[in-house]
Amino acid sequence: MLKSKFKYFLTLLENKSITILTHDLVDIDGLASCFTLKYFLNQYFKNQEISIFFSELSKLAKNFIRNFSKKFPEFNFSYNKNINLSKTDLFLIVDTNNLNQIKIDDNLDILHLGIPYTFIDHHYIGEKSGINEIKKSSLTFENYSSTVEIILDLFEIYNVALTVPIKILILAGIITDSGFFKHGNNKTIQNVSKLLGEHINIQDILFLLKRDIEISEKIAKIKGIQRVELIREGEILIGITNTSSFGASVATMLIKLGFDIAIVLSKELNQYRINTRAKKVVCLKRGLHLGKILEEISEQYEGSGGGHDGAASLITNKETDFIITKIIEKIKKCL
Ligand SMILES: [Mn+2]
Repeated sequence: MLKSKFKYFLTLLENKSITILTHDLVDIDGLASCFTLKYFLNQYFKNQEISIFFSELSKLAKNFIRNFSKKFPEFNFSYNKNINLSKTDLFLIVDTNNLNQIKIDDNLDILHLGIPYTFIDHHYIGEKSGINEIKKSSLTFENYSSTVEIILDLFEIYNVALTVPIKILILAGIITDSGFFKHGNNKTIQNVSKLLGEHINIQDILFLLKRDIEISEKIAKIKGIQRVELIREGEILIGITNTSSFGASVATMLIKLGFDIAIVLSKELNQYRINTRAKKVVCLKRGLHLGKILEEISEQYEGSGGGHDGAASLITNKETDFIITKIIEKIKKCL
């Protein structure tokens, strides 16, 4: 089943000029997925034109590239900041299945370009309008803790050898997206164990992922704690707060602090972002799926939302008190 899906996917790519792209503010899984996929396709197809497009990299990804390049100066992280539409027969979208999360140009969006696209992704996909056709050709598996593991399957099924830098990229993607294994499953650990070995030490990867936390992030976290409101629902503690930036890391911090579920609102330039996190045990025991909830809300009240069971986000320009009330109502229904 899996093999035939992969085979069908690769047939669609044959003799096409491909642009690989991912969500805005590229994270380490997105970064690793793009470059390992490009490497795989170059080995598999030999003479095919494949390019990578990024809108903007996240701070974490930039930091990782800096550290990685010191170790492997010959590794080429080049990508385009503009898409050559005349040279693109197909968009390969990795690490998201939400077109709203892709920023090409202010006046351009993938849906209206008329260029076919397909996904490799591990986020909740749901029943978004128009997505069913695309689902057939896509490699979307929600049970993977990172997108880069789907690409690792491609290497394994088609016997393409992994180089040391490629292995390290995959490991970095897995470790960060599984939240250092917190959101992982058995397959996550098995994949990591396969990749580690004589030339690759887990401590070296952790070292590559190290970063200094900026003062602005520290302040955002402190303010996030100062403003937190607690809702108790039986044994479950929900924390709600707001911050001007770093919403995702504030939400993760609330979970570390003792909340079972965290909701963090941040005001961005002309929109709001809501980051949510939940403890894995709460998701598993109560069937809570934040990605599903935020996608439903974004469909009902406009916006773009989605993610995983224990980590999801939503962007909206609507009145946020109302949206947050709706999110809490839906969460409570699961508890
Ligand atoms: Mn990912």
